Amino acid sequence: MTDTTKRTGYLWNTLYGWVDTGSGGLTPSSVSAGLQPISHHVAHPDTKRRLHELVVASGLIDHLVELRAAPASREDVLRVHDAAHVDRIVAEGALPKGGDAGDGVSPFGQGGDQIAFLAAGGAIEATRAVVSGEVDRAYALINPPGHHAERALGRGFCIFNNTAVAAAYALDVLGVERVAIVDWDVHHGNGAQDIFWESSRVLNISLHQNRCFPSDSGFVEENGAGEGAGFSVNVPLPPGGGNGVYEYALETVVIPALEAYRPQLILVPCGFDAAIMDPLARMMVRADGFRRMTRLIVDAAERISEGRIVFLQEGGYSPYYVPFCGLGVIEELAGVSTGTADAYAPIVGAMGGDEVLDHERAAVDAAGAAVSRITVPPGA
Ligand code: 3YP
Ligand code: ZN
Repeated sequence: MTDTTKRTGYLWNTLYGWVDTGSGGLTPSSVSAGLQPISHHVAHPDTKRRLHELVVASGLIDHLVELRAAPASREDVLRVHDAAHVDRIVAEGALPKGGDAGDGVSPFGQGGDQIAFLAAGGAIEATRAVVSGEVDRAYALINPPGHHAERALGRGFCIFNNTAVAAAYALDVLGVERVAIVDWDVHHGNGAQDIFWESSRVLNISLHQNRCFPSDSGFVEENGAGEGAGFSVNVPLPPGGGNGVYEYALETVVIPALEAYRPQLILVPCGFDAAIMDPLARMMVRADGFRRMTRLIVDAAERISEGRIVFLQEGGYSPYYVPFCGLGVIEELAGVSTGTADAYAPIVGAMGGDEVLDHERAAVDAAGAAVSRITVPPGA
């Protein structure tokens, strides 16, 4: 172990690999619509299980502190969701064929509600372990994802907003006063934005491909309201950006925002769907880019939040590439190198995305205007 090694919590549960995403792509199979059944829904959990298995096979697991998820309680979930949503999910989970998170493209099977409670509970456990000092930082490889789930509505494969549940737990139970969310999933972090829209206790920052999903939110003008005015920050990026623009956005918007807010805990809803091989978006980040992004945000956490940072798995749909992106992030978190290189680097390494193009710089700079309005909120 080198002196850069940190006690890094890691959380996976076999049941996260049992999420039944059903048959079809974004819609169920339909003979009349010409939609053929396919065994792997785009969000089939095998992609995340493959990341877990690379963590094991690479030997990285030997350098991690394994954390164990327990289901979140109903009370934990009700801090951020309304009772009608929770009741509907539980009722549909009891049906022989399960139900849908809320938008018709997010099916779950019988018992899917139990796995959703277990994902939210995994987020809580990783957060508890970091805030208590049991570990220095943590990666929660949870599933189903959460960042699109709003107070009253599941959507975009998300049932409960795991990160929001963890943030509310940190505020209400662990005595944390300010939480920052830095969501680098390629899609907009609309769920936490909805839930914490009027709160100054959570700074919600989302980096995403402009108008990818949801296509009607995530614009720079969305900054919160009431007590929360100024505490929602959106960085919509033009398609095509890669390592370069993400690093630029972290350095010029995200980290200055964190410095202004001084969170005591940073949560990172971490998708790998901004990756160059992802089927659901058009960005070009490589595994080495995710590594670099991790380094930057972890260094910021060391300066700002006493190192308290928790990564929570969101999207990522390339079964080929997600494991290498995730390994990069978790190695960087742990300060360990297993020697398992990005096996796709020979293919994707020469495709560009390292430079920041003029229109990308302009998009990030436009989002940066929101940073000057961020302060440590009164009373915190
Ligand atoms: C949900 C329906 C269409 C796009 C899809 C996005 C899911 C995701 O990865 N969100 O972060
Ligand atoms: Zn996503």
